[in-house]
Amino acid sequence: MSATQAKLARVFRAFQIRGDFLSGTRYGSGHINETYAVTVDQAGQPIRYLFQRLNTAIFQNPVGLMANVENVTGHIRNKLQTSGVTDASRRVLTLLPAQEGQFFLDDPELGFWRVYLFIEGARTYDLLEQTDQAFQAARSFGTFQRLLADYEGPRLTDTIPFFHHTGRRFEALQQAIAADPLGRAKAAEPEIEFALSRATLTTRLLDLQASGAIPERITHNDTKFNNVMLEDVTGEGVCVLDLDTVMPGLSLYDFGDLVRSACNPVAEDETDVSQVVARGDIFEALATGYLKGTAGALLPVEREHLAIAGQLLTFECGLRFLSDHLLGDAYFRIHRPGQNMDRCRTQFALVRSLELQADAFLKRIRSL
Ligand code: ADP
Ligand code: GN1
Ligand code: MG
Repeated sequence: MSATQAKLARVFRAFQIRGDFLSGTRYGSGHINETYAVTVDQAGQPIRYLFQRLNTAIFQNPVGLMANVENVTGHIRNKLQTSGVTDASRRVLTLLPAQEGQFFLDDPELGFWRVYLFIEGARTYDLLEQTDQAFQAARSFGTFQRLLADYEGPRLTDTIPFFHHTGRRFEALQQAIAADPLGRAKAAEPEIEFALSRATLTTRLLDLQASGAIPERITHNDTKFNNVMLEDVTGEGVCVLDLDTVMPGLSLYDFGDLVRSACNPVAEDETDVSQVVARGDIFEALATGYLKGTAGALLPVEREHLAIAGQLLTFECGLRFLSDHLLGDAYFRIHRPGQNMDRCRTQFALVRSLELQADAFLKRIRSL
């Protein structure tokens, strides 16, 4: 048995899972956590579970984070079940308890782990393949937010404080440029210039929030297209994943990150940025799905800012990739040198495309 299999077998034994450990494989393409599909033999039947090792360098209060996940999934499960939904265990994530009863394992050698039921018959996509998938994903994230609108449990922990505070992200980039510990700033001059010329964008939503024009809600905050599962057979959005950043935020952050991750026809780390463009039909499908999922909750001022939210969140993500590149790729996992720089370039190319089409996109929103 390899070291990884032996480690997964030990994690398996730490959780209340029946049956015999068979094997586990690395799974998904997230940038932060370590995810495995683990197969267990249950009386002759192979059953998969989703094992995840949390990145505790990034999530520094993993116990608080897990309390959020428990409270949020519990609230949603309750609502689904009382409204007559019969397949709630596919529509919301289900945590499994560890031997001591808590929903995680915190082990000095193995690390910090959690286990979910594996949702079968559905999958995530890194790249959108059809326009309807945009509608489905956005409706799912909108519904997720609607289901949490009456959440009255314990206040959710800010798992990463100021996560979408774009002003602070901008300052963090300025600090990274000044420090330039690896001498990478010179080669990144065009991107740095692009970033620094857009300082005013960073405060657009913060100002609206500060003035009270747009409300804080419980939001997902990481609504990347590959964080929602779509049914294999029908294509319907079935379950929202990656709940590590569910905390108070703005609806527009969730919509903006959908625009960022779904409107671009090429991969986040595409090296040929001439292929990057914000697709208007996808934008419209996202907006239609999001309005449907949130079911009338969005204020007119929020609707009016859906297009700018796409620009803002894409810009913010570009700032984060650029900072991480300058600081030595400590945050976003990379698989080749320069990958965070490539990711930054696609984000900034997408910002440019969104800027050019801002009026057209606003018209699309107003026509819905
Ligand atoms: P990360 O924080 O690293 O992005 P995610 O929670 O998004 O981790 O999980 C990574 C991938 O694992 C997802 O994109 C999805 O494909 C898959 N996945 C996550 N949870 C489940 C689940 N409960 N059932 C099936 N697949 C899942
Ligand atoms: C990370 O974990 P993952 O890969 O779904 C990041 C998001 C970024 C995204 C960019 C906790 O998401 O904020 O938008 O990468 N998550 C965290 O692809 O920082
Ligand atoms: Mg993810």
